[in-house]
Amino acid sequence: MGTRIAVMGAGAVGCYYGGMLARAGHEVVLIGRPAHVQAIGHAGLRLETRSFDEHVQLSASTEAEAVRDAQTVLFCVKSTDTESAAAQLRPYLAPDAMLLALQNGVDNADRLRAVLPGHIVAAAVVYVATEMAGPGHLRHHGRGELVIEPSSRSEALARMLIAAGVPTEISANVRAALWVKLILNCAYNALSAIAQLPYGRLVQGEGVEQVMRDVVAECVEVARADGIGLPADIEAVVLALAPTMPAQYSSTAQDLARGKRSEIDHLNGFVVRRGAALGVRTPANRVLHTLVKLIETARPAHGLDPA
Ligand code: KPL
Repeated sequence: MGTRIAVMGAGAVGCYYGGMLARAGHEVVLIGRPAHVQAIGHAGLRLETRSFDEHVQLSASTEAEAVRDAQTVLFCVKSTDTESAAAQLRPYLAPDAMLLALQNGVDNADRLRAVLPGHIVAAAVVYVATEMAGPGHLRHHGRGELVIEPSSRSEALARMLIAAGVPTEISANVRAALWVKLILNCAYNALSAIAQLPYGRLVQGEGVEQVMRDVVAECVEVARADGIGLPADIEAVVLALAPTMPAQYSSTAQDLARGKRSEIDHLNGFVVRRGAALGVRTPANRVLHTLVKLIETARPAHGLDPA
Protein backbone atom coordinates (compact mmCIF):
# COMPACT_ATOMS: atom_id res chain seq x y z
CA MET A 1 0.00 0.00 0.00
CA GLY A 2 2.71 2.44 0.97
CA THR A 3 5.64 4.48 -0.17
CA ARG A 4 9.20 3.62 0.82
CA ILE A 5 10.39 5.94 3.54
CA ALA A 6 13.83 6.20 5.10
CA VAL A 7 14.45 7.87 8.44
CA MET A 8 17.96 9.25 8.80
CA GLY A 9 18.62 9.43 12.54
CA ALA A 10 16.71 6.84 14.56
CA GLY A 11 16.47 8.89 17.76
CA ALA A 12 13.36 9.95 19.65
CA VAL A 13 11.96 12.10 16.82
CA GLY A 14 12.87 9.76 13.95
CA CYS A 15 11.53 6.66 15.71
CA TYR A 16 8.23 8.36 16.52
CA TYR A 17 7.42 9.56 12.99
CA GLY A 18 8.97 6.52 11.29
CA GLY A 19 7.05 4.26 13.68
CA MET A 20 3.73 6.03 13.04
CA LEU A 21 4.19 5.70 9.26
CA ALA A 22 5.18 2.02 9.52
CA ARG A 23 2.17 1.39 11.75
CA ALA A 24 0.00 2.90 8.98
CA GLY A 25 1.36 0.34 6.51
CA HIS A 26 4.25 2.16 4.85
CA GLU A 27 7.58 0.51 4.20
CA VAL A 28 10.00 2.26 6.57
CA VAL A 29 13.70 1.84 7.17
CA LEU A 30 15.32 3.50 10.17
CA ILE A 31 18.99 4.41 9.89
CA GLY A 32 20.61 4.72 13.29
CA ARG A 33 23.03 3.51 15.92
CA PRO A 34 23.86 -0.19 16.38
CA ALA A 35 22.08 -0.65 19.76
CA HIS A 36 18.73 0.55 18.35
CA VAL A 37 19.18 -1.22 15.02
CA GLN A 38 19.91 -4.50 16.78
CA ALA A 39 16.93 -4.23 19.12
CA ILE A 40 14.56 -3.24 16.28
CA GLY A 41 15.87 -6.08 14.10
CA HIS A 42 15.12 -8.49 16.91
CA ALA A 43 11.65 -7.41 18.11
CA GLY A 44 10.54 -4.43 16.00
CA LEU A 45 10.24 -0.88 17.33
CA ARG A 46 8.36 -0.61 20.59
CA LEU A 47 6.10 2.41 20.23
CA GLU A 48 4.74 3.24 23.68
CA THR A 49 2.24 6.08 23.60
CA ARG A 50 -0.55 7.16 25.91
CA SER A 51 -3.10 5.41 23.74
CA PHE A 52 -1.26 2.26 22.60
CA ASP A 53 1.88 0.23 23.29
CA GLU A 54 2.85 -1.89 20.28
CA HIS A 55 5.84 -3.46 18.57
CA VAL A 56 5.86 -2.05 15.06
CA GLN A 57 7.62 -4.03 12.36
CA LEU A 58 10.02 -2.04 10.22
CA SER A 59 13.57 -2.42 9.02
CA ALA A 60 16.61 -0.79 10.55
CA SER A 61 20.17 -0.35 9.43
CA THR A 62 23.36 1.32 10.59
CA GLU A 63 24.28 2.09 6.95
CA ALA A 64 23.41 5.23 5.00
CA GLU A 65 23.12 2.96 1.94
CA ALA A 66 19.73 1.82 3.27
CA VAL A 67 18.31 5.11 1.90
CA ARG A 68 18.44 3.62 -1.63
CA ASP A 69 14.98 3.50 -3.29
CA ALA A 70 13.35 5.72 -0.66
CA GLN A 71 11.10 8.37 -2.19
CA THR A 72 10.85 10.22 1.11
CA VAL A 73 13.56 10.77 3.70
CA LEU A 74 12.71 12.02 7.16
CA PHE A 75 15.92 13.75 8.16
CA CYS A 76 16.02 13.59 11.96
CA VAL A 77 19.67 13.93 13.01
CA LYS A 78 20.83 16.52 15.53
CA SER A 79 21.52 19.98 14.07
CA THR A 80 25.20 19.42 14.87
CA ASP A 81 25.29 16.52 12.36
CA THR A 82 23.34 17.95 9.41
CA GLU A 83 26.20 18.31 6.93
CA SER A 84 27.94 15.04 7.81
CA ALA A 85 24.72 12.98 7.70
CA ALA A 86 23.67 14.57 4.38
CA ALA A 87 27.08 13.78 2.92
CA GLN A 88 26.71 10.15 4.02
CA LEU A 89 23.35 9.92 2.21
CA ARG A 90 24.46 11.71 -0.96
CA PRO A 91 25.91 8.76 -2.92
CA TYR A 92 22.79 6.61 -2.37
CA LEU A 93 19.89 9.07 -2.60
CA ALA A 94 17.41 8.51 -5.44
CA PRO A 95 17.41 11.59 -7.71
CA ASP A 96 13.71 12.20 -7.01
CA ALA A 97 13.96 11.66 -3.24
CA MET A 98 12.42 14.37 -1.08
CA LEU A 99 13.94 15.23 2.28
CA LEU A 100 11.90 16.57 5.17
CA ALA A 101 14.08 18.15 7.87
CA LEU A 102 12.50 17.43 11.27
CA GLN A 103 15.04 19.27 13.37
CA ASN A 104 15.43 22.01 15.92
CA GLY A 105 17.05 25.24 14.77
CA VAL A 106 16.15 27.56 11.91
CA ASP A 107 18.72 26.88 9.19
CA ASN A 108 18.84 23.08 8.71
CA ALA A 109 16.87 22.97 5.45
CA ASP A 110 19.21 25.56 3.90
CA ARG A 111 22.25 23.63 5.14
CA LEU A 112 20.78 20.43 3.64
CA ARG A 113 20.13 22.15 0.29
CA ALA A 114 23.76 23.27 0.23
CA VAL A 115 25.00 19.67 0.58
CA LEU A 116 22.29 18.10 -1.61
CA PRO A 117 21.61 20.56 -4.44
CA GLY A 118 18.90 19.38 -6.82
CA HIS A 119 16.90 17.50 -4.19
CA ILE A 120 13.55 18.64 -2.89
CA VAL A 121 14.10 19.72 0.71
CA ALA A 122 11.39 21.02 3.03
CA ALA A 123 11.72 22.18 6.62
CA ALA A 124 9.37 20.87 9.31
CA VAL A 125 8.60 22.43 12.67
CA VAL A 126 8.21 19.61 15.18
CA TYR A 127 6.27 19.69 18.43
CA VAL A 128 6.58 16.27 20.01
CA ALA A 129 7.39 15.06 23.51
CA THR A 130 9.34 11.84 23.13
CA GLU A 131 12.33 9.97 24.56
CA MET A 132 14.22 6.78 23.83
CA ALA A 133 13.36 4.70 26.89
CA GLY A 134 15.88 2.02 25.85
CA PRO A 135 17.26 0.36 22.72
CA GLY A 136 14.45 0.10 20.16
CA HIS A 137 11.95 1.53 22.66
CA LEU A 138 10.33 4.88 21.95
CA ARG A 139 8.19 6.52 24.63
CA HIS A 140 5.78 9.23 23.52
CA HIS A 141 4.58 11.71 26.17
CA GLY A 142 2.30 13.72 23.92
CA ARG A 143 1.71 16.02 20.97
CA GLY A 144 3.35 15.30 17.61
CA GLU A 145 1.97 17.85 15.19
CA LEU A 146 4.06 19.10 12.28
CA VAL A 147 4.14 22.33 10.30
CA ILE A 148 5.87 21.81 6.96
CA GLU A 149 7.21 24.06 4.26
CA PRO A 150 5.48 24.09 0.86
CA SER A 151 7.17 22.13 -1.97
CA SER A 152 6.00 20.14 -4.99
CA ARG A 153 5.73 17.07 -2.71
CA SER A 154 4.52 18.64 0.55
CA GLU A 155 0.76 18.21 -0.07
CA ALA A 156 1.09 14.48 -0.74
CA LEU A 157 3.40 14.04 2.22
CA ALA A 158 1.03 15.94 4.52
CA ARG A 159 -1.86 13.69 3.40
CA MET A 160 0.22 10.60 4.13
CA LEU A 161 1.20 11.89 7.59
CA ILE A 162 -2.36 12.89 8.49
CA ALA A 163 -3.63 9.46 7.42
CA ALA A 164 -0.98 7.94 9.72
CA GLY A 165 -2.26 9.94 12.71
CA VAL A 166 0.19 12.84 12.56
CA PRO A 167 -1.59 16.22 12.45
CA THR A 168 0.23 18.15 9.71
CA GLU A 169 -0.17 21.64 8.35
CA ILE A 170 1.57 23.33 5.43
CA SER A 171 2.68 26.88 6.15
CA ALA A 172 3.93 29.44 3.65
CA ASN A 173 5.72 31.14 6.55
CA VAL A 174 7.72 28.25 7.92
CA ARG A 175 10.62 30.61 8.67
CA ALA A 176 8.57 32.39 11.33
CA ALA A 177 7.24 29.05 12.61
CA LEU A 178 10.83 27.76 12.95
CA TRP A 179 11.72 30.91 14.89
CA VAL A 180 8.78 30.41 17.26
CA LYS A 181 10.02 26.88 17.92
CA LEU A 182 13.60 28.16 18.33
CA ILE A 183 12.40 30.64 20.94
CA LEU A 184 10.59 27.84 22.82
CA ASN A 185 13.77 25.79 22.71
CA CYS A 186 15.81 28.77 23.95
CA ALA A 187 13.41 29.28 26.87
CA TYR A 188 13.13 25.63 27.97
CA ASN A 189 15.95 23.43 26.73
CA ALA A 190 18.94 24.82 28.63
CA LEU A 191 17.05 25.35 31.90
CA SER A 192 15.62 21.82 31.81
CA ALA A 193 19.12 20.51 31.01
CA ILE A 194 20.97 22.45 33.71
CA ALA A 195 18.41 21.57 36.40
CA GLN A 196 17.63 18.08 34.98
CA LEU A 197 13.95 18.79 35.49
CA PRO A 198 10.84 18.12 33.37
CA TYR A 199 8.91 21.18 32.22
CA GLY A 200 6.05 20.86 34.74
CA ARG A 201 8.44 21.10 37.70
CA LEU A 202 10.86 23.44 35.96
CA VAL A 203 8.35 26.27 35.56
CA GLN A 204 7.51 26.17 39.28
CA GLY A 205 11.13 27.06 40.13
CA GLU A 206 11.80 30.42 41.72
CA GLY A 207 12.64 33.04 39.09
CA VAL A 208 12.28 30.61 36.17
CA GLU A 209 9.38 32.42 34.53
CA GLN A 210 11.26 35.74 34.62
CA VAL A 211 14.39 34.14 33.12
CA MET A 212 12.20 32.72 30.35
CA ARG A 213 10.67 36.16 29.74
CA ASP A 214 14.18 37.68 29.50
CA VAL A 215 15.29 34.97 27.05
CA VAL A 216 12.18 35.45 24.92
CA ALA A 217 12.60 39.25 24.87
CA GLU A 218 16.17 38.91 23.57
CA CYS A 219 15.14 36.35 20.94
CA VAL A 220 12.30 38.60 19.77
CA GLU A 221 14.71 41.49 19.35
CA VAL A 222 17.14 39.37 17.34
CA ALA A 223 14.29 38.02 15.17
CA ARG A 224 13.01 41.54 14.55
CA ALA A 225 16.50 42.73 13.58
CA ASP A 226 16.64 39.72 11.22
CA GLY A 227 13.36 40.70 9.53
CA ILE A 228 11.27 37.85 11.00
CA GLY A 229 7.65 38.66 11.85
CA LEU A 230 6.63 36.83 15.02
CA PRO A 231 3.19 36.43 16.57
CA ALA A 232 2.40 39.30 18.96
CA ASP A 233 1.63 36.82 21.78
CA ILE A 234 4.93 34.92 21.53
CA GLU A 235 5.60 35.23 25.27
CA ALA A 236 2.22 33.67 26.09
CA VAL A 237 2.87 30.93 23.50
CA VAL A 238 6.16 30.09 25.24
CA LEU A 239 4.69 30.05 28.74
CA ALA A 240 1.80 27.85 27.53
CA LEU A 241 4.14 25.00 26.45
CA ALA A 242 4.86 23.45 29.87
CA PRO A 243 1.27 22.35 30.62
CA THR A 244 1.12 20.59 27.21
CA MET A 245 4.14 18.39 28.06
CA PRO A 246 4.73 18.51 31.86
CA ALA A 247 6.70 15.23 32.00
CA GLN A 248 9.05 16.20 29.18
CA TYR A 249 12.78 16.69 29.69
CA SER A 250 14.18 18.83 26.88
CA SER A 251 16.24 17.02 24.27
CA THR A 252 19.19 18.99 25.66
CA ALA A 253 18.49 17.54 29.14
CA GLN A 254 18.32 14.05 27.62
CA ASP A 255 21.60 14.61 25.76
CA LEU A 256 23.46 15.84 28.84
CA ALA A 257 22.08 13.02 30.97
CA ARG A 258 23.53 10.57 28.44
CA GLY A 259 26.87 12.34 28.19
CA LYS A 260 26.10 13.33 24.57
CA ARG A 261 26.91 16.60 22.84
CA SER A 262 23.77 18.75 22.73
CA GLU A 263 22.34 21.07 20.07
CA ILE A 264 22.81 24.15 22.26
CA ASP A 265 25.09 25.85 19.68
CA HIS A 266 22.06 25.83 17.33
CA LEU A 267 19.60 27.07 20.00
CA ASN A 268 20.74 29.76 22.49
CA GLY A 269 24.16 29.72 20.81
CA PHE A 270 22.55 30.59 17.46
CA VAL A 271 20.67 33.54 19.00
CA VAL A 272 23.91 34.80 20.59
CA ARG A 273 25.76 34.62 17.24
CA ARG A 274 22.90 36.16 15.26
CA GLY A 275 22.50 38.87 17.91
CA ALA A 276 26.21 39.70 17.74
CA ALA A 277 26.01 39.96 13.94
CA LEU A 278 22.95 42.21 14.14
CA GLY A 279 24.08 44.38 17.08
CA VAL A 280 21.58 42.97 19.61
CA ARG A 281 22.75 42.13 23.13
CA THR A 282 21.72 38.67 24.38
CA PRO A 283 23.06 38.24 27.95
CA ALA A 284 20.45 35.75 29.20
CA ASN A 285 20.90 33.49 26.15
CA ARG A 286 24.67 33.79 26.50
CA VAL A 287 24.63 32.62 30.13
CA LEU A 288 22.42 29.62 29.31
CA HIS A 289 24.56 28.68 26.31
CA THR A 290 27.78 28.93 28.32
CA LEU A 291 26.41 26.90 31.25
CA VAL A 292 25.30 24.05 28.97
CA LYS A 293 28.69 24.06 27.22
CA LEU A 294 30.41 23.92 30.62
CA ILE A 295 28.27 20.97 31.73
CA GLU A 296 28.97 19.20 28.41
CA THR A 297 32.69 19.35 29.09
CA ALA A 298 32.69 19.03 32.89
CA ARG A 299 30.05 16.44 33.60
CA PRO A 300 29.74 13.37 31.39
CA ALA A 301 26.81 10.99 31.92
CA HIS A 302 24.50 11.25 34.95
CA GLY A 303 21.01 9.99 35.67
CA LEU A 304 17.66 11.54 34.80
CA ASP A 305 15.63 12.87 37.71
CA PRO A 306 12.30 11.02 37.52
CA ALA A 307 9.26 13.13 36.60
O1 KPL B 1 11.90 20.43 20.77
C1 KPL B 1 11.87 20.04 21.89
C2 KPL B 1 13.17 19.65 22.50
O2 KPL B 1 13.22 19.23 23.65
O3 KPL B 1 14.19 19.79 21.80
C3 KPL B 1 10.56 20.04 22.63
C4 KPL B 1 10.38 18.83 23.50
C5 KPL B 1 9.40 20.16 21.67
C6 KPL B 1 10.46 21.32 23.43
O4 KPL B 1 11.55 21.57 24.19
